[in-house]
This record gives sequence, C-alpha cells and structure tokens, in this order.
Amino acid sequence: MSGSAITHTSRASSLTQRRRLINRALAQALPAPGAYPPVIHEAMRYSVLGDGKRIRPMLTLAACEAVGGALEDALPAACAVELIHAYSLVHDDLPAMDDDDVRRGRPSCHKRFGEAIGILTGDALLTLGFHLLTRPRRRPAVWLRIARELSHAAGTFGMIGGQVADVQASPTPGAEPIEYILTHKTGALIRAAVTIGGVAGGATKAALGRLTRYGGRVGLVFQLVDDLLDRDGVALVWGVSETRRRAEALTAQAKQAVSPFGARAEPLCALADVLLSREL
Ligand code: GRG
Repeated sequence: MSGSAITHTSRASSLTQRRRLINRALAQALPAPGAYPPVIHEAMRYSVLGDGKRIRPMLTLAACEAVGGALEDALPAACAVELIHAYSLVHDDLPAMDDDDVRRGRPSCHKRFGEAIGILTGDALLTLGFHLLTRPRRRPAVWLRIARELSHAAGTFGMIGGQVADVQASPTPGAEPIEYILTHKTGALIRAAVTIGGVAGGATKAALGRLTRYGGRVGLVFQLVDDLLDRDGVALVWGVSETRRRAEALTAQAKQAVSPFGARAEPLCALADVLLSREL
C-alpha cells in the first residue's frame, strides 16, 4: 500500500471511531424511547440516531483536540450541535419548508410520525441541545460561552437568518443574498461547531481566532460542494469550475489557518478534505 493510501485508511478509521463515540453519546443523551409520552421520545431518537455523517460534532471534537483538550471535554458540546442540526433537518423537511418525504434514507420525521409530532420533535431537539450544556460541571464559564456561541449561530443572526433569506429569495437571487445564505444557513452552525470545540478545549484567544477562520472556510466549502452536487445555488451563479476552484482554495486556506497547531490539527485537516471530497 502506498504512503498516501495508508494515511487515507488511518484517517478514515479514526473518523469512524469518532463517529461511533458520538453516536454512543447521542444515544445516551436522548430520552429513553419508552419515556412518557413515548411518541415524542421515539421520534427524537428516530430523527437523530439515523444514518447521519456527524460532520459537525466531529469538527467540535477535532477543534478541542487541536488546542490540546481531551475529546471527553467536548462531547456534550458535540452532542448539542448535532441535536440542533437534527432539529433543523426535521423542520426543513416539513411541508411549509422544503417538503421532503425522505431523510437519511428513510421517511422524514413528519412522514413517519405526522406533522404535529414533526414540529414538536424539532422543538424538543433544540431544547435538549441547550439542556445538555446546562448540566452542572466544572468550568461553568466555559459552558456559558458555548451556549452563547451556539445560540447565536442557530438564531436569526445565523442559521435561522439564512433560512429566512433562502425562503424569501427569488428563483435567481443576486450576489448579495446568495452570499448571505451561503454563510448563514449552513455555514454559521459549522463555524460554531469548530469554535465551541476550541472553547471546550481551553483555547487561547489567538487559537480561537485560528479555529474560527478555519470554521468559516470549511462551512463555506460544505455549502459550495452541496451546490455542486445538486447543480444549484452558487454552482448556477458562478459556474461549476469556478465554484470548484473556490472550494479548493477555501480548503487550502482552512488548513493553513490551523497549521500552527502542528500534528494536533491532523483531524481538522482530514475533515477539511472530507468536506471537499464528501468521501466519508
Ligand atoms: C428549518 C430552522 C430551520 C433551518 C433549516 C440548515 C438548514 C436550515 C436546512 C438544511 C436544509 C438542507 C437539507 C440543506 C442542504 C445541506 C445540508 C444542511 C444537508 C444536511 O447536512 P449533512 O449533509 O446531513 O451534514 P447529515 O444527514 O449527514 O447530518
């Protein structure tokens, strides 16, 4: 096997291990399926424990590691960001939004449990995400900071703002709304996933600056690649080869931003490559 094939294999197995760790933590954090009233707890588990890539929580763990923190230090923050992401998918699939029947290879939450439970499941996942952060722990200021970062990224100056702009956009939006949607709808939560991992790991201000730069760039790459795969959004505005060129340049900049962390930045670099290639 060539050197690069070995690197590829060990990167992939380390990401698989992390995904398992996150899946176990999520399964523990979610209410037991039989807890009363059972339908909502079953719907929450159904929506979260399906076949997700866990990109955001993996970014949280990798950022914590890059600044010398232990993975366990960042697990509650990693779970919180995945629960918020899962809520956004459940609500995005509703008839009033994207009206999608399928999510993660099976019926979307409202198709399986009905529309009222679909709405309530999204609400419940968002609420549980923040509840996880408020469990009494040492370093309470760290958890307060994480809750603040996450709520900002999920709110009207982040993901919800981006979704509103998208819902209201014309079929051929101009450059300004496109850029806003790009950086807010999916980018804000991805960037926050990275930042909160750094906060959990005790990052210095300078280290957080580097992580935030990395997170902003990989967040953009995620959306550019999504548009390239679907041949919509910016891929229509900028064209396929220009969008691809920008995604590659942003990935290089993201890796450059975290290069001062040395070998500890390897998981962040692996994830940047994964976001560009979507090989996961
Ligand atoms: C409804 C409040 C509210 C917000 C919705 C982020 C968002 C805003 C909607 C997502 C809609 C969507 C499906 C966008 C395409 C890109 C995307 C976010 C895909 C899903 O994320 P992945 O690929 O999914 O990380 P998995 O299933 O792997 O977690």
